[in-house]
Amino acid sequence: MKILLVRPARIEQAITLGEFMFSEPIGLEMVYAVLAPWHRVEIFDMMADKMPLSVKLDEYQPDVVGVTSLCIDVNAVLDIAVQVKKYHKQVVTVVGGTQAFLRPASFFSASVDYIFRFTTRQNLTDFFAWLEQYCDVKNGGQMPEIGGVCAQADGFAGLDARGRNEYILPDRKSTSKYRNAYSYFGYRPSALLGTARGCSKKCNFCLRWRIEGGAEEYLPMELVREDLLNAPEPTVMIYDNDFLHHVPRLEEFCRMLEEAGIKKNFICYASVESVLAAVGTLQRFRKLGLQAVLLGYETYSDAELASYGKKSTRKDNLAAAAILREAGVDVWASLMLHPAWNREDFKELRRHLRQLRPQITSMCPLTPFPNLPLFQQYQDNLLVADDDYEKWSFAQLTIRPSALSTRQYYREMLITNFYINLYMNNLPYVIRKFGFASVWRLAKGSVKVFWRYVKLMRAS
Ligand code: B12
Ligand code: SF4
Repeated sequence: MKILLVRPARIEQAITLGEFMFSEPIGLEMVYAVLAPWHRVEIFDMMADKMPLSVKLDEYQPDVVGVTSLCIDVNAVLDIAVQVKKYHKQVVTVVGGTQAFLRPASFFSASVDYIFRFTTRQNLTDFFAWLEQYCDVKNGGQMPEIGGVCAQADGFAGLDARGRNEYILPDRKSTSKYRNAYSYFGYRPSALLGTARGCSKKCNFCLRWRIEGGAEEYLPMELVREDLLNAPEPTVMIYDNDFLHHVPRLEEFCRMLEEAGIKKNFICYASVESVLAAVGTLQRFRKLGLQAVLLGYETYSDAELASYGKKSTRKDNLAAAAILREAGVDVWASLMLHPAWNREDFKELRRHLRQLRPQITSMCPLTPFPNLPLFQQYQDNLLVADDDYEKWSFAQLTIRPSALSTRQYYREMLITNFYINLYMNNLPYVIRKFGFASVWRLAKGSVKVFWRYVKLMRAS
């Protein structure tokens, strides 16, 4: 059976941090790893590939097209499914990925044949083995019960909501022809790698622990080592939710790097609390390649930190910044803008940023995704409908501000964005670290972000 695995093309709304960033479609690489021994499989990454889908379909002539999804991609995924059915209505369309897990109903459509709410080796193997038989007879057939998979033919009934995505060793060769395009901010090429799933911090605005579970689950270090050795890139973004959270595990990771003689640049996500706890191991990890930490400072306000369920305080933010500075590790700060903010709050945020001195800063308005309790709290004050998918990108307001008009709020966002990009540090840092080519890419992205805010401001 010929299977084409597709990642939808980029959409403008996904530009943050001054550029459009995309890494390898690691979920599709996992699906590929399971299916490739049995079927002919290819990944078609529309973020990196300029070939139109119609040409690809003519060239490859797939029996099945599987598409991955985020919330912002819903329209693009549905459009792909429609194009596939127009190409040939016998081609089977399957949707999986984050959005299929969080909200499978967004794909209940006449062009989508099957939805994988969650994905495991078992359900992939069972489903495609059954489908192969079915494709051979070309005359339909009742899908047996396969956990996590639902069929349009059954009205998408019986969705199993209990399972979770399984970590599968990705086949990184499956994206060889695209790998030079995969970046993490200025680091290009760069690979994506997981060493654990879940997050026990369970911050209340966060989707991530809801996708992966409320406790850390470590992958065997042997598997992590194998995965790292399979990644040819000099830079690896570790996408664990809070990579520094457990010092013994971090030390085990460092030991593995030392023993295997692995030398790479590492970037990871971390919480302020973990940085404070990992202070003793940071130097060691720095020597082994840690370059930058994406740190969730979130806000300047202790009351807001507490309301988000964060254990850290503004003082802790400053302490973590000092620790990382001392260790020579860059900080890429992540901030969340509260809808109740007035001008003074934005000023205070800028003041706090001046003290924190992160190398890079990204900010997004508090976004109450429909799966979060926050959604109920704000549902009478939403600016966008829950199925206006492209707007749920973290890059625009979804909650109506309460102390400023929407226009004034965007104006404050623009000022803060200017402040970060022009005044704080971005430019010299980026030039020094990544060279002029990256500055050019980032500058183009920043202009786009600027105009998007201006447009949003004018429209409000
Ligand atoms: C790493 C990461 C990034 C990285 C890299 C992403 C990339 N590859 O380009 C960067 C920083 C670039 C990024 C960007 C964005 N991200 Co992001 N990201 C993540 C993160 C931390 C991990 C995602 C991941 O790779 N998971 C591991 C893989 C293996 O999981 P998976 O894709 O679900 O695959 C599994 C199954 O779903 C299945 N599967 C996947 N596809 C398919 C297809 C078929 C046919 C089948 C059968 C199965 C299947 O296979 C896997 C089996 O385990 C998640 C948070 C999280 N913990 O999930 C957020 C997350 C997915 N991102 C999110 C968002 C919003 C974005 C942005 C839009 C933000 C922005 N405005 O810039 C952009 C989108 C740009 C883009 N590239 O698409 C949201 C999505 C919310 C939603 N409801 O969809 C999340 C959940 C984080 C959050 N803030 O809540 N992201
Ligand atoms: S520490 Fe980060 S990943 Fe974990 S729950 Fe909080 S915001 Fe989410």
